[in-house]
Amino acid sequence: MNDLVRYERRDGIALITIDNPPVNAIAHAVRQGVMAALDRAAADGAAHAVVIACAGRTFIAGADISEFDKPRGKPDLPEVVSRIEGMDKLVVAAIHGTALGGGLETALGCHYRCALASARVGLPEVLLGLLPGASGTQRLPRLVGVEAALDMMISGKPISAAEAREKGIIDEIIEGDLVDGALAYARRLVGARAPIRRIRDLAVDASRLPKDFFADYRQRIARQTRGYFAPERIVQCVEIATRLPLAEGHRLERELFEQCKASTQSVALRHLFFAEREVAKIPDIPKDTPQRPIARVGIVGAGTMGGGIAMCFANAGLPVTVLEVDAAALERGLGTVRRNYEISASRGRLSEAEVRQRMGLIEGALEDGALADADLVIEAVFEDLGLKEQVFARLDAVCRPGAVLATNTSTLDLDRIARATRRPADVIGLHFFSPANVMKLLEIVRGAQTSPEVIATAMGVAKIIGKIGVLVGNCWGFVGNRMFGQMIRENQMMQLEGVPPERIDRVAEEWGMAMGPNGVFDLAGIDIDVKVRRGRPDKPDDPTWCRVSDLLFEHGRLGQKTGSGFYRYEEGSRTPIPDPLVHDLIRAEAKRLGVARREIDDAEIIERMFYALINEGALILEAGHALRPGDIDVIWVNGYGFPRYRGGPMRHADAVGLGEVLAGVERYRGRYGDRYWRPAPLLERLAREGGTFTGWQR
Ligand code: 3H9
Repeated sequence: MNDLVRYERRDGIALITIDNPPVNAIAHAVRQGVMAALDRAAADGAAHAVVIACAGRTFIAGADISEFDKPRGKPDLPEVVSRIEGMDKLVVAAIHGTALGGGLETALGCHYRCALASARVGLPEVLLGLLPGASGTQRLPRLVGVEAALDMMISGKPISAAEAREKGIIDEIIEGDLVDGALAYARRLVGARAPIRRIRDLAVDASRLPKDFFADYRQRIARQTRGYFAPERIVQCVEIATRLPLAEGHRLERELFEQCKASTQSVALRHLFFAEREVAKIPDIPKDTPQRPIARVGIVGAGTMGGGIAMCFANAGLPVTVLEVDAAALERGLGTVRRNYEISASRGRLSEAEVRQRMGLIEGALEDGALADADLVIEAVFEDLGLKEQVFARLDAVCRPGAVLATNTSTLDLDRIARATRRPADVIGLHFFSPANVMKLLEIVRGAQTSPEVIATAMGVAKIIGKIGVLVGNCWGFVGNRMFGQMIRENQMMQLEGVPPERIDRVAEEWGMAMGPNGVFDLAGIDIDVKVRRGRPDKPDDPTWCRVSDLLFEHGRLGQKTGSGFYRYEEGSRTPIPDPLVHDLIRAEAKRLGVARREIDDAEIIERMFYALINEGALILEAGHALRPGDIDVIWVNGYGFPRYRGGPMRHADAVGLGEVLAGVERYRGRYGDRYWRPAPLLERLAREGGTFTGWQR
């Protein structure tokens, strides 16, 4: 044993306790410790059975992800699982918290499994671009059947102890103290001469599987797993489990596990796993920075954003007051919120009682005074600096001292907005993404004077409403929209050069984006982009700059809401239909502007959009508007539909190679000049040094 694994005997039962905080990842030293403890249990004549339990907040949450880039130390996890299963004394797993990945695989090596009712179990490896590599793909189908095992491994979603009990993964639910209950359970099993059950001895029951089961299953998951490498390999492992003994199936599993682990996708997904946790760590805001209590929330504006933001807080159980200027607008806004909840109810995602409860938390108001006792007020009016300044001056007059005053601006200067109040230290940006009640991302914008306490509070608010909060600096468009602006510029320039908008969207979507940029514009409203860009302080003196948006706007094509934009839409439908009229308009405009039409291949479409994005990301990083490259990646994956399996734009740049990215940027600079394509100094330096963004330290 060692520091991480303890051995003791209690009334005839050996108790092995793993204690590797925070989540008992089964790291190399833990595996060594467990092997030694098993040896001791085997040799301990007074131990009649073994219980494996964990200290702290959870059972083993999986292999140690941070060890995946190092050489695999012996014993590896499959050896540990086999050793447990091969024990001649009965072994019981005692599960609390989450038994995930290698944690559940360890438990499946045990002969019996008991758990607290609050426990959850799952095989989430797929979310890291992996497959269960310690025989989970072979053991789970033997225990629960092919389809249930596949569903758990392909979704990666954990299931409750009750569900696991029903499926036969858990044998006994323990009430009260887990370890005492597990020891008593082990004693009962020994007393009853319960057999040693080994999953390896079971055969997969494939007799009732329909003839084309695996082909059908692949089809069923095709959409959800589009672009991902691991899911197909999981299906292959399970197929093998229906035909071969466990040891042989495990050999294939191991081979495919190594392939997955070495894939750029898994590197990218593991990068995101850590990046999504690191965003919560802000170097100059220590963890113990006091947070202000948030019990009542006020929202200014009942439009699409205001309504969606109100839903976020009501969903988290917080009372919200929504302020509007007139009764009709308020009625409309709250009506939309109710309709959204009712749609969720009709799809079975909410009960009628929950709809009533959530609507009961949202009240409308027409007088500023209604916000007087709010702890947090979020302004969500139209994106206009003057208007926002007025709103903040009003809030300053009416809100109680200590209230956090937030703006949902997506582009504007936070410091100007803060200066409209006498309390700039209390002002912060909370940039929600549309639809606000759905999108996971929250950009938290720090002004020059925002206090540490207010920043800590905002990070806490993100957690309360189930968002990933990323702290960003105050610059036009912050991180996400500032980068998006570069991508849009190239997208629209390529349209003037002759690429139809639908082709750009198709190429972007095939590359993995949830939606192409032109479809996004039609959804969000082209007028929004046009108006926001007009207020931009650093507009280039360039008549081709984002000209296609302006052109469509001038023709009243504002997107889905007017039935036409980059595409046209049939009455009542959201399906985009390519429109020859748009092609004609753009062609004529290109001629007027003297933009030469040229052949552009798919590779160039991708490069111009994403290299522009990456170059801007490098500028943002260097200027300190994003704390880390991973923060940018988290923003893009959670707010802009960037494919998770590429890990975000900065990690993607690393995968391409920064030398290659720089060469691309230089190539376009050669063709289009310095205005947009001057390489970011950080990109140049890292490319020269053979470095990477993800390895870069400020
Ligand atoms: C696997 O098992 C492969 C096998 O099939 C085959 C092997 C041969 N490793 O999320 P939290 C850290 S693949 C290392 O904030 P929560 C995490 O970075 C693995 N570190 O807490 C964070 O560190 P920090 C399959 C890990 O309570 C801290 O723990 N398993 C690991 O919100 C707290 O994490 C998974 O994919 C790990 N496995 O959620 C499970 N897990 O404090 C991954 C966590 O420095 N883990 N850390 O930022 C989770 O889903 C969640 O962490 C969990 C707890 C639900 C457990």
